[in-house]
Amino acid sequence: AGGPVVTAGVPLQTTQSTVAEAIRTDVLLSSSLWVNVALAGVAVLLFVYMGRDVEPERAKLIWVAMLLVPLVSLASYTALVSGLTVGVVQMPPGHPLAGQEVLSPWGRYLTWTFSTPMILLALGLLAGTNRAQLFTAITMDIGMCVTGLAAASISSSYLLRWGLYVISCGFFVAVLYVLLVEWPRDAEAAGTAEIFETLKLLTVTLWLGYPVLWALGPEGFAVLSVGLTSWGYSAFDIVAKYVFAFLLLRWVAANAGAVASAPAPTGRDAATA
Ligand code: RET
Repeated sequence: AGGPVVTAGVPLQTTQSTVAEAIRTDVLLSSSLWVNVALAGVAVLLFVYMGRDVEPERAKLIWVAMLLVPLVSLASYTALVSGLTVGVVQMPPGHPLAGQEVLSPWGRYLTWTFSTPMILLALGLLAGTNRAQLFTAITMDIGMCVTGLAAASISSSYLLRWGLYVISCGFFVAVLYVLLVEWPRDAEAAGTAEIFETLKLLTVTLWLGYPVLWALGPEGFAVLSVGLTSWGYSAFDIVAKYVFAFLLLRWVAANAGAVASAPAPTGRDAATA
């Protein structure tokens, strides 16, 4: 396993094993990834067990969504550790690390595209919301993740990196609006307000940490190192994913009937149409 492939003195590409080596030798970085491989594995087994007796369709749907969160996480962190989904971005002029090559774990942003919609699907079902709102929250969330991926990957312009960051924040505001304004009303009507409030608070607080971490990390103002930033995301992930899913599943297992009797996702629209 060698260094970058070089032809006539021009580095053509950084090989996967070079990146994997860089991850391996950064103990902070690699430990932040391996911890989540292990926790995601434990969470999958635990959640399968917790959902074993869940019967009503809506409760089952929440359960599968919550199971997909650690499943996606397991795949995501394994791919990150291997170096497959970690790239090297040469920062544009203006960036604090201009001209330097920075490790970019872009696989994180890619897999958020699959894991975060599951969290929102579960929250929306819990609140007994309608399809239009579910669609809004999920598509805006996907927009946030994909533009976040773009912001992290741009190497041609410092301004456009932040431009895409701001666009991503715009999508995030739409998600926050649904979570903070629309769904609490639905949850009240569905009789699930208490657990919804707890999970909403946990979600909103933790999710706000992600853009802050991005801005402080090597991809933003470069105040934090790659390893520290990665630990930050990993710590947020542990609470936003596994603790969140555990709390929701424990509630669903004990109250499957309450979830089942909440108005159907189309109920409110049908009544007002
Ligand atoms: C980015 C940077 C661009 C601006 C914004 C971001 C928000 C990310 C969020 C991620 C949440 C991830 C979770 C993962 C668990 O699987 C992309 C960091 C707004 C909110 C909860």
